[in-house]
Amino acid sequence: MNQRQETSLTVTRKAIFWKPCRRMTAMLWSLLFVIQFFIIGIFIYQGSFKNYVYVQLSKYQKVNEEHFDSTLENCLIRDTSEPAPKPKCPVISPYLIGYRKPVMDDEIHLVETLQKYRYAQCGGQFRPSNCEARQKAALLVPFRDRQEHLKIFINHMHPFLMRQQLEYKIYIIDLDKEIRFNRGVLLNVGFLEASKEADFDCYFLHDVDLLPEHDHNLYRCSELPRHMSVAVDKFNYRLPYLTNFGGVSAMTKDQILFVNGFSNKFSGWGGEDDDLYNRLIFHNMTVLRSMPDVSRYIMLKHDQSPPNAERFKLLRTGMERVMQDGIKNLKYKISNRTDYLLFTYINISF
Ligand code: BGN
Repeated sequence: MNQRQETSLTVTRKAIFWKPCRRMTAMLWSLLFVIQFFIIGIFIYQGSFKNYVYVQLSKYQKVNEEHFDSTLENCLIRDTSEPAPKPKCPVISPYLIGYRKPVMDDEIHLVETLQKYRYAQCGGQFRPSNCEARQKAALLVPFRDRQEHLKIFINHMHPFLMRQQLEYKIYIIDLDKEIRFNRGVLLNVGFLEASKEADFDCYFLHDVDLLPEHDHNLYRCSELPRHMSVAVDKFNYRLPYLTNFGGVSAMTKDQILFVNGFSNKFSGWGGEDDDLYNRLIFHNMTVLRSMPDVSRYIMLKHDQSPPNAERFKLLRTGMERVMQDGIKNLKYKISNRTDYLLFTYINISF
């Protein structure tokens, strides 16, 4: 065999060996390429991706919390000096941290909460110290016998709203024990009482058992009424039905007055929110909702209150009463009003 023949044989051997090898490598790469998509698919399917993002976000919590503490300030009602003109707060607060699992510890003690948020004083109100809030909100919370929920709610809401650089006040409205619970009446009263005190841009009709999970869920009003609690864990983070307006919603003073508030006739559980929705439609309004991955809420566990058997009939005939039954014809007496540090408590009777 001459040298030329030998060289050509080596080349052929190499080709015989490398050709399938190259093919195998190519196949391996393609396999890896496909597997990568498969793994990403599983991640997305299980929501782990979201968790990963949340973990990343939570890394920044500490830094932000330090910032956030430094923005707190003393009670403004006691501060009688003329406030210095401040720049408007940014559209998106720099203190937002995104998703944060609400603390639902039964051991939360109100006294500790009071100490922790000592800067939100005089009836549970707050105003950012370094800028002028874009909106002033009243949180109206109907209440009955849910002391353990109230602690968790208050503990969660103050830092949540402060991080949004909002000016706000929290009202807890309670009905005399002898009278059947009526969410509509309590929210109407909350609206009337809050409006007497200040010119709020926005009123939040807020259940005490609902905790927002993501602080990009901005507590602001819009040109149209907003339904805030779009995705609640109890309903698998899905809207239970399209016309739902319960849980947490936001309306301006004009919007509430325009529809005459809630009906006063829905005693017991259910229907008053559907009636309010009908009132909005009756007045040619629609409802705005934000993305469900931001408008997420956790519902605190409790026994289901007995539903009101009358609610179907009341709903059917609701629009016949819309002009009288509501804020316009509501009569009530205030039996107790206490300005606690972290909220204003109002108890009413008829
Ligand atoms: C609905 C209730 C609402 C409540 C939601 C969510 C009624 C009226 C009868 C059609 N409506 O069923 O009030 O907010 O469930 O729990 O019961």
